[in-house]
Amino acid sequence: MPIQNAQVAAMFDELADLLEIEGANPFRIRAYRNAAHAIGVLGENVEDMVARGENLRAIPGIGAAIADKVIQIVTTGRLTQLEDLRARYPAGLGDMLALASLGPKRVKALYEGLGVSDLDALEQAALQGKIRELPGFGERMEQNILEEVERARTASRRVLLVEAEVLVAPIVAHLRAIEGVRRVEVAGSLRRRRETIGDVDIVVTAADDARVTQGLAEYAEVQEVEAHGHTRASVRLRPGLEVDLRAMPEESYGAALVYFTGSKAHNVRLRTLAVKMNYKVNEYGVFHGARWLAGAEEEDVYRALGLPWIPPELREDRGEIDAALAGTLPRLVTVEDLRGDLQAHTVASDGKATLEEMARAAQARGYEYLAITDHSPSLRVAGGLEVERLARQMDEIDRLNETLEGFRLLKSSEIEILPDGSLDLPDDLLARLDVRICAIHSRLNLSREAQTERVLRAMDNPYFGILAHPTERLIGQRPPIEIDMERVLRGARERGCYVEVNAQPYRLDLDDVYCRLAKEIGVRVAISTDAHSPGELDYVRFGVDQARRGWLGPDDVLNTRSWEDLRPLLERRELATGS
Ligand code: DGT
Ligand code: CA
Ligand code: CA
Ligand code: ZN
Repeated sequence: MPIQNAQVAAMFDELADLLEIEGANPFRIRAYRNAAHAIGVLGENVEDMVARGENLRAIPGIGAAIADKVIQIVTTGRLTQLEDLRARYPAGLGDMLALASLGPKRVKALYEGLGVSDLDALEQAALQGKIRELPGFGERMEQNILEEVERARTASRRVLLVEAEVLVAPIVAHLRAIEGVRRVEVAGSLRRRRETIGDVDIVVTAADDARVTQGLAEYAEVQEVEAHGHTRASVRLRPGLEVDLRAMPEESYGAALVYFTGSKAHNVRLRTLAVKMNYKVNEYGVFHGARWLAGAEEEDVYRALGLPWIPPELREDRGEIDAALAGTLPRLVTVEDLRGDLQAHTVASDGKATLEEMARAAQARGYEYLAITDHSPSLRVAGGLEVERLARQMDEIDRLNETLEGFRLLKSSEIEILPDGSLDLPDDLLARLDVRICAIHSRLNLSREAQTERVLRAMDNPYFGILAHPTERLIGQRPPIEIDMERVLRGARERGCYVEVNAQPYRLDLDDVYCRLAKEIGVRVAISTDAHSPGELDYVRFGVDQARRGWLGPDDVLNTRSWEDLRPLLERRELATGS
């Protein structure tokens, strides 16, 4: 298994946490935190750097001692110092530290003050009202802790959508190849395109059900068969993901697909609707008394209930059934609607390909434009371009555009929003860019109020264009920053700014719920891949998934437009009138 930068960063963070609980020298702790941050935002894979024998001390924040530790992690997958510390403290403290409300100081206080050393004990203490009594905690914190414990329990077993997809594609192919198999469809959260997946649900129809369930049980990557009957099988794959398979009669295929696609809340609403019509609906079909009415196709099931077919991404009981009844379901954006990509990196900062390679790849996808958004100067760890290099890149883009037929590279930059809310490039240069992507990569821990103000102040700059990966979360690794997204979106709306749906599968930022909020507030989004290589342009579909889950249509998405139509939208009023 290759070591990812995020894993190395997480180990240094844990080391710093445990040292803080231990009461170690604050400078040492800070050094490990800086190292964690530097590696976390590093564009280059640190394992590759070690493999090439590069000097890690060239990375700001990495000295000789830490460089040795990085090499140890990358070559052995372990860090002995961390293992020693882990051995000295109860393992459950790590789970406590992972909660958003608890840093090392609070964990230490809970451990020393209440003897709490794991999530169960923490939950008990919270339920008994003991936590609010500790200095610096309070009732609100106690409530947050309870919610976070609950979330941690369910979240730890989920995998990213992209990971589930990679594991499931060959299984589907394997099942399709079994003799007598007619239909194979992935259902559940994977079909609804949720950002993380608890387990995989598959519905099949076949001439011989047992042959399919047997076929899954015998699949090479299966680690453990948990249940195996004639018409159903549950297996656990090697990476720990569970797969549930149901073989259904042909005439129930549609009903089963609706049922196992869910969500459960959506199903409950369908059942309520059916009951009102004096019908019954289950995984076998729609029934009136004992009479079977429909079930072979999903469309038939919905039609029997007086509804149009509802796209799986909307089946979350967020108003889709009322909208379906009223005939106001949105036409959702698709990958085919997109005409360009508004965030991509090249070798000039932390990308892997040249301008021309990225341009050719985007053009090959049928795009009309691609914005090149290498980092701005202050993000040195990710190869941020100083002003002269950016100016030179802009000249190179001009030259390349002359040679590209029916395609243009857009001049852009991923501009740092500095802690005081100013932008990391001078106005004269900002003025020369086609698109301006602005983002936060540092000081993620400001208070909600300060972080919100910082972003709104940045948006006051008439050159502010699109807020990239607005919450800075990394799914399963880093919680969203504290920020009042509703205020940010209203501020964006007032000023003529936009927000991004970053399609990197571990970001998906904005998420589906915020997409919906953006639409309600009237802020259009850019679905951008933030591609660091030509292959990553494909990630766009993960962004489209979340946009669809957020009810977005083609008009709600900036990059469904031609550059001609998009350009005036990106022009701020203040600049157009020269005020
Ligand atoms: P996951 O696996 O946690 O990512 O989420 P889902 O939605 O795939 O949930 P899962 O695997 O527990 O169940 C798959 C679908 O089966 C679910 O979306 C709806 C349906 N389902 C499961 N249990 C129930 C139930 O008790 N009642 C109803 N109406 N539907 C259920
Ligand atoms: Ca599932
Ligand atoms: Ca399941
Ligand atoms: Zn970024």
